[in-house]
Amino acid sequence: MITHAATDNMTYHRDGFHIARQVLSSRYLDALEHAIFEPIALQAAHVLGRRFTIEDPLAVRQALMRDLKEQAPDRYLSALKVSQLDVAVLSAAAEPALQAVLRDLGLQHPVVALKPYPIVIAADLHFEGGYNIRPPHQEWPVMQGSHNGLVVWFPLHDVGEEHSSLDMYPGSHLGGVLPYDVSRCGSRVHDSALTMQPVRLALRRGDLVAFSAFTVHRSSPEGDALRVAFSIRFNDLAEPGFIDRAYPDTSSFSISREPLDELDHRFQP
Ligand SMILES: O=C(O)CCC(=O)C(=O)O
Repeated sequence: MITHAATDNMTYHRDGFHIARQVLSSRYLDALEHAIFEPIALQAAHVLGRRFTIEDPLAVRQALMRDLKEQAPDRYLSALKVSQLDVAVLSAAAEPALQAVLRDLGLQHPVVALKPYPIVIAADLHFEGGYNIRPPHQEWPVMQGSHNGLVVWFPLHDVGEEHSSLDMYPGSHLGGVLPYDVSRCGSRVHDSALTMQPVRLALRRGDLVAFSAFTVHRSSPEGDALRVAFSIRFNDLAEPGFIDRAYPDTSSFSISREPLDELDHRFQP
């Protein structure tokens, strides 16, 4: 049974998550929205001869994205991937309002764990092995950084009943690393470890939720309209255990220097 979050005054330490209302500016969110959608819009114009702008309703964008995904799945995925390199996305973690929340929650020297990433989900944009709705999981397995590490998650639009929201399991951060399985879609906490009821978050554009790396959360299973959100994970460089463990890093990265195609590449002014 899902209960709706009635109030925001539950404390971070007790519940494992904290909601900050109306702290992110439109200017900041517009820049991120542009970063996420522009590569898809350019690919849609190139392949389908149709494009959208971020002024178009989400449903219009969703329809065009679905067509691009069906006709040119690799291009659709590349467009999502390249959006992570937009300067607005790369600098998203530096937003003063967001840094203030991290400070309030006790992080002395926040560092980004992994890349900030846009989350674009909808039932008809499902991709086998891609980023789809997530089962209950803790963020710890992908972070394994400071014990006060946390995730900041925020939507780029009001999240209503028609969207999959985020569900939090209050108090689940207090039991350490819960037993989990790993699949291509990430990790999933064993049902037997989920002794609490999830709380569905009602978030508007401008709100954010910060939750501990140990807090179990999932994508709400209901709602199939396009939902666009942003997630940034932070560790605390100054946490004694993190210092002692010499800043472990779960990520790996590789670059290919082999030619990716046989085209004639030349300088273009
Ligand atoms: O956006 C979602 O539905 C899931 C997000 C999530 O699991 C995360 O940001 O850690």
